[in-house]
Amino acid sequence: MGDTIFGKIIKREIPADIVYEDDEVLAFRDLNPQAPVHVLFIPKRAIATLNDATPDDAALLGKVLLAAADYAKQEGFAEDGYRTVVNCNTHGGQTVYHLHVHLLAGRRMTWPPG
Ligand code: IU
Repeated sequence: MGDTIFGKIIKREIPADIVYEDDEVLAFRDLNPQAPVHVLFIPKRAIATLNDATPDDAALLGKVLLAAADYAKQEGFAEDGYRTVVNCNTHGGQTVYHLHVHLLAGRRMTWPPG
């Protein structure tokens, strides 16, 4: 599960506002939301960064992404739209080294990102 803060959330060692869970994926609200909806989707099996993903992780990464899309549909903002983001390493703005997909919704996003 890794030894990041997200690993501790998976193990329920620290609290989080969990909105979705299955055997392989966990999703919880970001503590510092950047949009009205800001949820992080993570694989329970830790992968540090997207650079560390291998072909063996393809199905798991697909499940993480599909869980985000299913959540958007279930919560009713899929049609208006949303943004998914995976930050990688320093220039990508990654701060927690347990790969995660940000799901941002509830407002119109701008492009390019900062
Ligand atoms: P990043 O892509 O690694 O920068 O995203 C990490 C996110 O994790 C960031 O949006 C933080 O607000 C969020 N987060 C959190 O929700 N709970 C925590 O305990 C910590 C970070 I540390």
